[in-house]
Amino acid sequence: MTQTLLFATSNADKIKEMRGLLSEIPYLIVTPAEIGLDIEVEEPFTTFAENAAHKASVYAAAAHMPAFADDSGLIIDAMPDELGVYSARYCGYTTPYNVRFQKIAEKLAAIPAEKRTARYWCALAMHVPQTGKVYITEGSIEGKILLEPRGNNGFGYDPIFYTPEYHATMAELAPEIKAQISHRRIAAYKLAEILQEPGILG
Ligand code: ITT
Repeated sequence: MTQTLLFATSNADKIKEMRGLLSEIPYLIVTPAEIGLDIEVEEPFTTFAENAAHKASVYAAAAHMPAFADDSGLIIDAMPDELGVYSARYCGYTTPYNVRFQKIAEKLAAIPAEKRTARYWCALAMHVPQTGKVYITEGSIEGKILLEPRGNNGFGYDPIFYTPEYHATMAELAPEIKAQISHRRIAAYKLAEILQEPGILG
């Protein structure tokens, strides 16, 4: 019998990316909307891992099934107290990304291009109610911040996140390439490995 795993998120872009990344695992991945679950979960912690574990646990308890959550964000070295775990709410949850890009560009304008270093970070946490265990995996990718957005693919901060290796922003890369190199890909593949262990879901 195929076991079901809840992806505890309300972010449609994450769902799209994660379904592709975990397409090989022998589990049925469902979303809160698909099982009629509509809850809001606070993200009160200062680390991605703690926030992801909290989201996974709250959803797993509400749905009575194993759940995993993604807490991710953009860390800009020259703006250490902004974005990071607060990336989704930077300038306000509903503020259009173009406005956020302008704000970031203003803050980084006086900083030389080579010092506009940044990384995307992704923590995934899976909570298994049957065993009470929580598994955490993480991934990151290094890049630089551009003052002008470029590209239409991806989501969130992708138009200003430049990957020197590919000479392109994440939003200029084809989705298949982002899926090979991203922070989310690294964390998802580590989670997929854990899920290969027999009896992991209790
Ligand atoms: P859930 O908590 O429901 O999963 P959320 O969007 O609130 O959805 P987070 O708190 O983890 O999720 O915030 C992640 C934010 O970080 C996301 O909204 C983007 O602004 C940014 N982010 C994360 N991964 C990204 C990616 O691959 N590309 C662009 N931006 C990304």
